[in-house]
Amino acid sequence: MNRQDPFSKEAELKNKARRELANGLEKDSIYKLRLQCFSRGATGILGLARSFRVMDDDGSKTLSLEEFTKGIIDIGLDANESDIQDMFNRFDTDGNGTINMTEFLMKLRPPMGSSRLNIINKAFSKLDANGDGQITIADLKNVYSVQDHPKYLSGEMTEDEILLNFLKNFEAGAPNPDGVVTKEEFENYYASISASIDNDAYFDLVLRRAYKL
Ligand SMILES: [Ca+2]
Ligand SMILES: [Ca+2]
Ligand SMILES: [Ca+2]
Repeated sequence: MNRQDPFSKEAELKNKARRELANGLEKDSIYKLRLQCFSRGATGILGLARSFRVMDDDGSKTLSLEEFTKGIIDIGLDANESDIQDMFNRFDTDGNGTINMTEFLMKLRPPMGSSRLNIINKAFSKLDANGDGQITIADLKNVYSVQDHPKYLSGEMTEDEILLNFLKNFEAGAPNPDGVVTKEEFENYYASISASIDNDAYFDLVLRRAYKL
């Protein structure tokens, strides 16, 4: 697996968000919130997940309208009360009056076209060797060899440790990373990489190279 490509994209994303905000052409409030989070260094889904936890004052793993309002103001988004209420309703897709982490990330993650989702699904299917819809260490052992990994060669890390570290990249936004990666976590992770790549063909290439598809 190529460990370089995906991670070097985060700085690009931050700069891109800053440029777009400076242009000031976009009027959609959720889009602006995404840019605002990115430009403040909350790059990627992990950063967005961190923003969510900061907003969740009482630690309930959900955002009330009050927490959300305070969070939006802290982030520095220029929005009035009715803008914020409107955003809150759009985030709260199941309409239960609170925003959970999934609702938050699904709305805030950069949207992806079907060609990008297809290649992400291909990568996921390759890693999910037993096809049960989640990626575990056991799956990865069927797909990858760590024999050439420098830390394995030096005896610094065991095979399980290396594979677990790899998996945790995809779920570091989760409150309790468990080394089991769901499709949703995998898509969320690549949504942030995707946002820093303008060209569909290049995005496709990055994933094909990373996963030898
Ligand atoms: Ca809360
Ligand atoms: Ca909800
Ligand atoms: Ca599996």
